Amino acid sequence: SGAPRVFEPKNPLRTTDPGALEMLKIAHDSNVETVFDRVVAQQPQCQFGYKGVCCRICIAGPCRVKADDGPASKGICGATAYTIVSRNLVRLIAGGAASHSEHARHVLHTVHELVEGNAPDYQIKSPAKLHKLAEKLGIATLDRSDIDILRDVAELGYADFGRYQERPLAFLDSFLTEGRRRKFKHTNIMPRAIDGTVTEMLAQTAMGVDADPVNIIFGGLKTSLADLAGEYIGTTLSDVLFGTPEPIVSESNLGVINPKMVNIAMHGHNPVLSEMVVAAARKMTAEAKQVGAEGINVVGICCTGNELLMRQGVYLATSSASQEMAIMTGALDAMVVDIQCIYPAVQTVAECFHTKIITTEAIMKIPSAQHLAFSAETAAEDARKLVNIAIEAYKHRDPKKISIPNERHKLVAGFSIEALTDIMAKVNPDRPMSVLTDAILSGQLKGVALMAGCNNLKRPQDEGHVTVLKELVKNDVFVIATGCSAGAYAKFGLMSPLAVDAYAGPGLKSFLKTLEEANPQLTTGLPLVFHVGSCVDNSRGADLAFAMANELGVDVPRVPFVASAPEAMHEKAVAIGTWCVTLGLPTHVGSMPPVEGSDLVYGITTQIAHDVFGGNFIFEMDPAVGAAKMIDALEYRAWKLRVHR
Ligand code: MSK
Repeated sequence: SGAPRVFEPKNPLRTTDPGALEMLKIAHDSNVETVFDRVVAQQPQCQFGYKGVCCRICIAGPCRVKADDGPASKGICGATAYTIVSRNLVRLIAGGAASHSEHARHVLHTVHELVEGNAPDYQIKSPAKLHKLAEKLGIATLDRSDIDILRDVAELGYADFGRYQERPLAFLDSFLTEGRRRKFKHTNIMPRAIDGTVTEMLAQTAMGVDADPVNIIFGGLKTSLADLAGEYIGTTLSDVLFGTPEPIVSESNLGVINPKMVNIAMHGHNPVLSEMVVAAARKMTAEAKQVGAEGINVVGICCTGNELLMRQGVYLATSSASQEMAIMTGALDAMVVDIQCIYPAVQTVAECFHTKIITTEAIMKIPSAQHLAFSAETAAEDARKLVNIAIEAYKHRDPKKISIPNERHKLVAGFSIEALTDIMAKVNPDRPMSVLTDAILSGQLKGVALMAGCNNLKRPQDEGHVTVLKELVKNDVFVIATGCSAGAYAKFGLMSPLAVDAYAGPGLKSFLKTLEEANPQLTTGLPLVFHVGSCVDNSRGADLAFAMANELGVDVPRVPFVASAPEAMHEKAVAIGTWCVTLGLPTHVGSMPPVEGSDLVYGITTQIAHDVFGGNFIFEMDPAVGAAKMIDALEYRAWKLRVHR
């Protein structure tokens, strides 16, 4: 499995984002500690943990695999490297599945409160999505009210969390291709309950239970499918409540923070809270003017930023690794957070400024930060209180500390698969998806790539995302993006129609031109890379792969479709990458997960997975080489499709 990859501080500032870079210089000058200092302070990182051979599952340990043979090659209980590495890996997947599905459960609770009449501030914004979803799930829609249909959808969602009968998850099974459905049944990895699968994974990997790495990894694959079901619940029900995204214009990078306005950053993941804050802020301009501001500027960070950008056109201030930099501008009055990817350090940085950090969820608090318990029943009132905290904080700004980078870029986002399909339907109304698949069969495009995942400061922020994207589009790959990968492209101006001329290869350029000519109503043009949403919205990527497979009349492993997380960090990214492989996609990961401590586990994830499921991990730390490997995989699949037609 090669030599361990160690930290190489090629870029001591460890970000390539020009907005973040400008703020980072100020942070250094004013001696404010940030993630970029802490990542250096952590070096050298523990190589046992790095390779996955540190076992902390019981308190007889920690045990480390210190030798190739003899007693030191095992834990105290006798667990070998392959058992320890595989257990650690699947527990990451369980953490990811728990996170995505907790997000989904919150959306589901909000839907439940709505149908019970207890959430008066929410409504069904997309009845079309509700009907489409109900039909997929086998729920009757004829002559029924939307609320009745939604009640049945919510009950099925709850059943997916806790089902004990031998039936597959509805929010997974209903979306799969027939081929994947059969494959998951035959390999015994079709989950029947989200909560049950995550719990089973913890039980399977408890001390003294499963020692077989293949069985453990198959448990991990099953858990990743439970993760995908959670993502489907999160995405589809958010679309029902807040609208299915449509093309929308906005701007990104720290320059969107406006010195003349009350600035509120929404950070985290769940639109259930952030949509309400945006709605409240839009009604409270008068209150902001009373304290001398021109109005209220809500901006987004990380995936709640992506959710708001996709549906409301809210500016995306920044992404994961540079979250502290938004506070460093000195003009951020409040950062309202919900769950996931929020550095506890934001409170420490905020204490150097007037910025208020407000946590809103019972499971997410930060010492010294303010907490306002947000509830679906009192959502609008809670949101007003949050906006008022920011307005009050505005009065305490120190003008001497304000320094906002002059860095902002226009972008076009909002590409749900429904929106993409509508665009292609203008070219071929009968078979919209054939517009994409025919372009691949003709060689105009090489295929499709889903760019996902986080920032991981094992390499400079956004360098991996940007390098991979530029290589893919130059080689005529149609690219969709989510999460902090989409955030990187937004911040760098790569999500703009202007970037097409500069970076797209001739095939991609002509494909986009065909779509634009058929869609004169899209006056802004089409972007270089298509933003499909937040982390849970990777389910939209799965939807596109399924739709292409169905159009081509093959199963997913034969579709020229790849996935990449060049800067994967979170447990959720591990879960997403794993279901991508299970669906049959070559999946590039640019930050090494802890699998190098076992050649067997490394081989299962990179080779054996391919034999069984048709997908495999490509662990490649050099982003240009990673992109080249993805392009090879796309070319091979496209060639095979052509010769077999
Ligand atoms: S926010 S999970 S750092 S994409 Fe979804 Fe970004 Fe990764 Fe968090």
